[in-house]
Amino acid sequence: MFVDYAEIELAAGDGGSGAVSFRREKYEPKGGPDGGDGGKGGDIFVRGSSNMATLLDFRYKKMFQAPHGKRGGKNNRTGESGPPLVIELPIGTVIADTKSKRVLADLTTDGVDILIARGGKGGRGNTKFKSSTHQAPRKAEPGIPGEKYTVSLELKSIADVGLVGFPNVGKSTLLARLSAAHPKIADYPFTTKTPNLGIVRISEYRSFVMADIPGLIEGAHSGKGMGVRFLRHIQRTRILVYLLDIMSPDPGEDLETLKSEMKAFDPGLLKKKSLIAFNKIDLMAERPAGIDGFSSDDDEICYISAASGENIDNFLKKLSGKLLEND
Ligand SMILES: Nc1nc2c(ncn2[C@@H]2O[C@H](COP(=O)(O)OP(=O)(O)OP(=O)(O)O)[C@@H](O)[C@H]2O)c(=O)[nH]1
Ligand SMILES: [Mg+2]
Repeated sequence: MFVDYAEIELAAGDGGSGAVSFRREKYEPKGGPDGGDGGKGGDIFVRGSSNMATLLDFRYKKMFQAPHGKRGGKNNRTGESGPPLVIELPIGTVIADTKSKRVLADLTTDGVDILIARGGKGGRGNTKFKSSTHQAPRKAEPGIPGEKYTVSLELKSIADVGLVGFPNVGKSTLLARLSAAHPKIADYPFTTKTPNLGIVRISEYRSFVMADIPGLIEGAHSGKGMGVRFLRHIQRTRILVYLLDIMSPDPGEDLETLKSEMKAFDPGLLKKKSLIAFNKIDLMAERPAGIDGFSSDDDEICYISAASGENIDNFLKKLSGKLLEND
């Protein structure tokens, strides 16, 4: 199962309490205070890991507690600190505080640790409370509690280009044609159940990442079909490709339906740069010069066949042109 959203609880370790203790030596039965400070509670870090692809592990394990600091000891011994707890998450995970919605971390790189919940400081032992008037303080502090958060984990793929379209229009076929990815392709809707990423090379030195997501249908925003949750995987792309089936009764209307479903999820998606590609032109008796006023000279429009490869060069040229534009 592919899981791209989870909520978990994080509790950094509490600081250990300071000790109350007095030196006891043979000839000095009433020695001064020697209670050490408590240790610091363990911090919680998150780390991006390219070995993980989903948040599945976090569906079941919901609570993460870092170890507490140990209590201070006699002879001014500071208690041991709680070791840090490192939680590995897939690259592309955005971690936010569920209450304030504030983003605490965005894991875009492999192997980098980000501190998200700080362990509490240890309390001071009674040695620290000694003064000229207080030679034998019986006072020590408790440790400070560690930070606690309930956080949402949201996996948002990191891709440059996102493919969106109705089911069965050929999104996976297009990704397979352009990259070394092998997404499942079949002649029925909802073949793709989880996002696929592929690297598309445009020259020796340039490549970009393309994301293929499950198809959308009318009513997806209210849960129809696969719903719209997979749109979170294209929220970070710079460019969207609206892929349409040219054999559909009304491709123009398909585009409007697609856009209104996307708008219901995140209106910002429609502000992205985009390219409209009509697929399956190999099935037409004649090649289109323009459909419903769309001209193929238009920078935004392309007519292609993902299956036969016809006009794919032109599509890639327009797409890379857009990618290279400054935002
Ligand atoms: N004739 C023709 N068939 C195509 C073309 N592109 C894709 N197909 C066929 O259309 C069907 C659906 O292709 P997919 O790539 O699985 O479509 P999809 O958009 O990924 O579909 P979902 O994953 O269900 O959303 C398959 O049978 C493909 O072989 C094309 O350019 N021409
Ligand atoms: Mg597919």
